[in-house]
Amino acid sequence: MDSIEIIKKIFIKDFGIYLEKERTLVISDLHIGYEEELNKKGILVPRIQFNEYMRILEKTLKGIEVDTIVINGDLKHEFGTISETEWRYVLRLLDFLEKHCRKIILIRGNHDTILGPIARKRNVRVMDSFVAGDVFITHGNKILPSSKKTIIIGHEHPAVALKDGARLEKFKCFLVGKWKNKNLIVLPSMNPLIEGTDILREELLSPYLQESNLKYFRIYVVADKIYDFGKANTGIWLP
Ligand SMILES: [Mn+2]
Repeated sequence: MDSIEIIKKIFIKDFGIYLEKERTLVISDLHIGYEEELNKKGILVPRIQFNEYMRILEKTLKGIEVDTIVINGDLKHEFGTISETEWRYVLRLLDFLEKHCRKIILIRGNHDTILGPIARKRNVRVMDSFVAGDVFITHGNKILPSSKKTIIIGHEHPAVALKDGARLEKFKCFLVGKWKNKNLIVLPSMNPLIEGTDILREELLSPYLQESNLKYFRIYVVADKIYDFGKANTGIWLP
């Protein structure tokens, strides 16, 4: 994977958005504990998820100057309680990130009902939104007022399906377009087990996207590298 400039001084870097001027990295929807939840339901998935995050993040953080890391919501998966695995992994992740920046911001997602105890154990701030320069960062499950020019959300877990012979394969993607008169950037989920919502075929979750015209959004697929697939209303995306 690599990086690509999508708006002036704003880059996609692997699964994150890097704001060069503000030296801020935004990642989203890690859903730590998701594999545990699947295991409980009797769905067997290998517990490789956590090492996968660390491997990707290590690579993402290489070669960029980062003061602030923003985790844009749904750090953990399960509603309500914090399981032992989640505790362990969340703290390990925060310890790792702390070594690479000066400040960690946890944005509250709809799954993050009790981040307080985690935040108190480590030196992180829990907020509903965060402003970096002219960029407003919020999870995206509800619309929050902001006068900033660019908005970054997660929550949606955007993906697109590409036809490979007879089968459709889903790829995670970033979306870059307009909500009202503002730039809207949608981050994919970092969790390797979450494929995401096929934004062109499935119902959209975020009110920001429900109020946008998806046809004019640019799609950047995340695979072995970042692929600019152009706008949703062009070429291969037409049904
Ligand atoms: Mn969410």
